[in-house]
Amino acid sequence: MEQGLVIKSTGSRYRILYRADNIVECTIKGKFRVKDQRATNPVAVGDNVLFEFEKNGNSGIITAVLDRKNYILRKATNLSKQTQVIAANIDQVFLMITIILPETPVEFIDRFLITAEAYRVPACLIINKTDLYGEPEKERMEQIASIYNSIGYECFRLSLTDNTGIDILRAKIKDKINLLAGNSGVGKTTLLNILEPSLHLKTGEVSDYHKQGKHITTFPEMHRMPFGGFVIDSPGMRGFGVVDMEKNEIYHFFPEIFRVSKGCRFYNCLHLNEPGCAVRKAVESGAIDQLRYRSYVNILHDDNSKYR
Ligand SMILES: Nc1nc2c(ncn2[C@@H]2O[C@H](COP(=O)(O)OP(=O)(O)O)[C@@H](O)[C@H]2O)c(=O)[nH]1
Ligand SMILES: [Mg+2]
Ligand SMILES: [Zn+2]
Repeated sequence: MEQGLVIKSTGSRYRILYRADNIVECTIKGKFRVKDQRATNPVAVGDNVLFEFEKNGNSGIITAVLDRKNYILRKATNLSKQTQVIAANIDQVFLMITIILPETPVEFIDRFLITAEAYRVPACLIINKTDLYGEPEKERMEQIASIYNSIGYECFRLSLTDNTGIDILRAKIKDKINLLAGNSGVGKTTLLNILEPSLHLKTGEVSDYHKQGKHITTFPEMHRMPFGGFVIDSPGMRGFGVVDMEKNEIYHFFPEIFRVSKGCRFYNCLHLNEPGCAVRKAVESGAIDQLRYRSYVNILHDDNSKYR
């Protein structure tokens, strides 16, 4: 019996890293099932597993998945109730954004961050392409960085073209299991190629999110960093994961709104027009940022409070 880390999954075969530096391809036993019956795949990248070598000595069979500290789900198909485990045991997640080319809306950031909060995975922002920014874009960048820093989300300013900001980010990534997300075109693949030059990934590719249709066939890749740690690239995933949220719990995932909400007069306050709402008061005084509050209201009013 050996223990290893799943670094690649194709749905039926798994690549496992064990004893620091060895790789073995594994399958799972027919009978083998995990506890979460809603998931279509029992094993995902990031899983710690036990396995046995087959008689040939070249391949293995997974016999158990060790307890997960967390895992991220998405729907197996657009309509089904079944879910797919995208990745397990994520230490932190990075959302890469850009001020221009393309512009990332604040509401997109906030939708992403509430999902991370719901999964209890620490999140950071990477603001890329600073080389393209003039004065107004720099101002906007500092505004965004200050909003999210003050809530507790670390922000990294990066130019992959000019090679600035990469060392600080590398130190943050080192020795952790990281997930990298962001809209198509912001520079995710470019970053991966810089962090691990032997990857030679193609940049400028349109994300296969739009191509994938009804059935999800792609599995995220977990790339091993030469300086230690892993980065999970999530093709076909603009945000990450899906969460079912009730309307009256959405504000729980805006940390600064949640904190202030304890001062609201009514325990079931949704922070819209209720009398004695501490959140509204904080927005008026500037203690809670208006853009964040606007995102909250928009998300609350969405008919479909399910995110991907
Ligand atoms: N000016 C500038 N362009 C960048 C930077 N980082 C990436 N790009 C370009 O942005 C485009 C999209 O990059 P890519 O890595 O494919 O983005 P992805 O869709 O997020 O994987 C490519 O043409 C990159 O060369 C940067 O820091 N500055
Ligand atoms: Mg890419
Ligand atoms: Zn309130």
